[in-house]
Amino acid sequence: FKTRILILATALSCAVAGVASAADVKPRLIRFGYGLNEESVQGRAARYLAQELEKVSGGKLKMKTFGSANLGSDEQMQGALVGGVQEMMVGSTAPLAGMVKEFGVFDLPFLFNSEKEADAVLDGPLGQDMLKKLEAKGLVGLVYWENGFRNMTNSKRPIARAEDLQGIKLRVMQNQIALGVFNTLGANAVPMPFSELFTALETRTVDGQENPITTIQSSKFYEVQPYLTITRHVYTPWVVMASKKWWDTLSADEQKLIRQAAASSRDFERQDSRADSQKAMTTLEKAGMKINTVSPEEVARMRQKVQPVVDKYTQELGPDLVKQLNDEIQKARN
Ligand code: TK8
Repeated sequence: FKTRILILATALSCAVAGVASAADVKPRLIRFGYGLNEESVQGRAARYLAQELEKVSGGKLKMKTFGSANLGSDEQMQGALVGGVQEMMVGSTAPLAGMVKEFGVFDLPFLFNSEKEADAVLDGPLGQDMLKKLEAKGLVGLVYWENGFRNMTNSKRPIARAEDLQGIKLRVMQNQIALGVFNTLGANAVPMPFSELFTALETRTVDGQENPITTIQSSKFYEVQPYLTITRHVYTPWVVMASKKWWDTLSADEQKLIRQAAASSRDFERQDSRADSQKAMTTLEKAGMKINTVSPEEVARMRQKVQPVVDKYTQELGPDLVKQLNDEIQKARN
């Protein structure tokens, strides 16, 4: 019996040591910024990440989370990470394309058919290669979280056909491809950081925007946008990133724990996003939004209309990269 207790005690202390004490982990405070509010999928996943990090590091790595773009818009935070004045963030790939143009592939419309395909590409060779490209620019890309399939809202009218976008001032992410796509569909695309969007919609500086259902709900866009059109025109991801300047000051053990916690947060966030998407839709219906779904025939027409934009940016991004992307999607589809 005594030996059993001894074995148990040894096993226990080894397990604890495995967490952090034997490892080279110093007490640190990590500032983590994000653009949506605390009640969003981003907010929940940020809190989960903070808890997970505290757990795996035996309380040494403490994360303070800042939502609602309180540390700045995605672009401003990217700059702060590069400069080493902020440790971590999560943000969209669209504004990253200004630094690593290849991230623009995720703004090409009508690529993915399902979340499963997106997961396969993002966690597969293409998605991981792209994360590595960030290092040369001063960012360490850790994991992709789901933002999701984007749909349109506006204050003017239901969008049943591309022609209905005529004259609609539509806010898009700060990215050349998004701009090209929506202008070609007939809207007047206005690039703007997300942090300015609610006010712009409220004051009618813009008439509409496009984002996943989860964001339309958590950012309360339904209060100022009567029309929701389900288009699922593009799937855009978020990337959890660290400042390279700061990352390089961490020990290998610390880096490993952060990667580990980030991977758990990815799994948590994707599940939460998918469950929340259903709930959010019900909330939007109850809030009285007028909701329509663009027909498959019209989606095919829209696809055709934007083909010249896709062709142009396929050349700019690299035909090989776009081919690899399509091949990886095809593989996940079959
Ligand atoms: C939040 C943004 C947002 C994105 C956008 O900071 O800008 O519309 O969808 O999620 O990254």
